[in-house]
Amino acid sequence: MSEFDLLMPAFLTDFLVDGLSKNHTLHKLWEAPDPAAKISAVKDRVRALISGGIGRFKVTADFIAQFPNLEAIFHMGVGYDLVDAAYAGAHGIIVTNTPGVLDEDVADIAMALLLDATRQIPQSDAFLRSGKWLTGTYPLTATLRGRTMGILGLGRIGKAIAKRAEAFDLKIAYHGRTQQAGVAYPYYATPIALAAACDVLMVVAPGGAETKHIVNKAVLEALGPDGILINVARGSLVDEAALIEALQTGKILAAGLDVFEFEPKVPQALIDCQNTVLLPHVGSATHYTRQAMAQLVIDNVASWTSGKGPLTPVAETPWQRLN
Ligand code: NAP
Ligand code: 8YV
Repeated sequence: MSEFDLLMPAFLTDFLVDGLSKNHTLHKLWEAPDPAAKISAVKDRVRALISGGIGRFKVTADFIAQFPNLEAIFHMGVGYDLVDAAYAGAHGIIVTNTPGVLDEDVADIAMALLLDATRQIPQSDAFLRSGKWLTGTYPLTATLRGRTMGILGLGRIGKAIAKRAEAFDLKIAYHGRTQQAGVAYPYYATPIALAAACDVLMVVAPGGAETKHIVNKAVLEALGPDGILINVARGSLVDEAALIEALQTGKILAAGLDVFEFEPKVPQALIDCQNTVLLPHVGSATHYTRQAMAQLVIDNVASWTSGKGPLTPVAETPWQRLN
């Protein structure tokens, strides 16, 4: 057992807990009857935090500051908006995330949401189960034919979605902070210009202050009455009140959402809308991908503790090898 103590504030997966516990002392804060007392008892020994999960535990500056000997925060998830990475960077603490290993499963869920929202698959399944097929046929629905998908955030997952969308014969356009060299899809410099040019808006950019409500009332109006919004990024990117109004008044056709502004709380108005498909943040939630994500956390810890540096540091905490 190495002298490198880790603290995990909230339970993530058994695979991760078991993998880390093999070589390190892992303090499981969620098991402590008095978490504050537990932190006081171990704070000087803790060299790294293991974070992750959905909206459950925020690794704030105040939380980080409790650990005087902290070297790293290993986050299970590619989106690390729950971690104050800027504070960590300013205090010489490395943050890692889990990019790349979840792209395909998240892209699958994005396409599933698009098909579900367009063809009303959950609604027609409910129609059959409730016995209504015995006395009638399910109404005709919208189609994917002839649509253009605007991808807001053409990164790793956005590109995996684009590959799938191409196979469905969708046209593709994108928005990001900059136009990408070597990408042939039409680029739009603002979210509203992208929304006006497409009838499927696929949101897959990072969360955080910079992207808060980047999809607002005006963007939804630009998407238009035949428009479908899919969000597999973070709830914070979409103004949920504006979205509810747009869905209720037919300003857009439908929405498929895997993420919510205040998840796991989902507004009743969204649940009541017949033109929504709502998932409980399951983009990466397969055994295969969650194991790959956990393994990447374990590999980052192993690389760090053996002095080789982090494998996947985030932009706010770049790693420079000094020797
Ligand atoms: P990525 O490779 O870093 O791609 C992010 C893309 O967003 C980039 O193309 C980037 O382009 C763009 N972007 C960044 N900041 C932007 C801004 N302010 N305005 C507009 N575009 C911006 O990330 P990824 O691995 O694809 O993951 C994307 C996000 O998906 C994650 O951050 C996470 O929140 C979410 N996610 C959700 C699930 C789920 O379960 N639903 C699972 C995994 C990830 P530029 O740099 O050119 O702007
Ligand atoms: C998980 C995610 O919700 O990677 C992300 O950004 O949103 C998801 O994969 C989560 O982070 C699992 O801990």
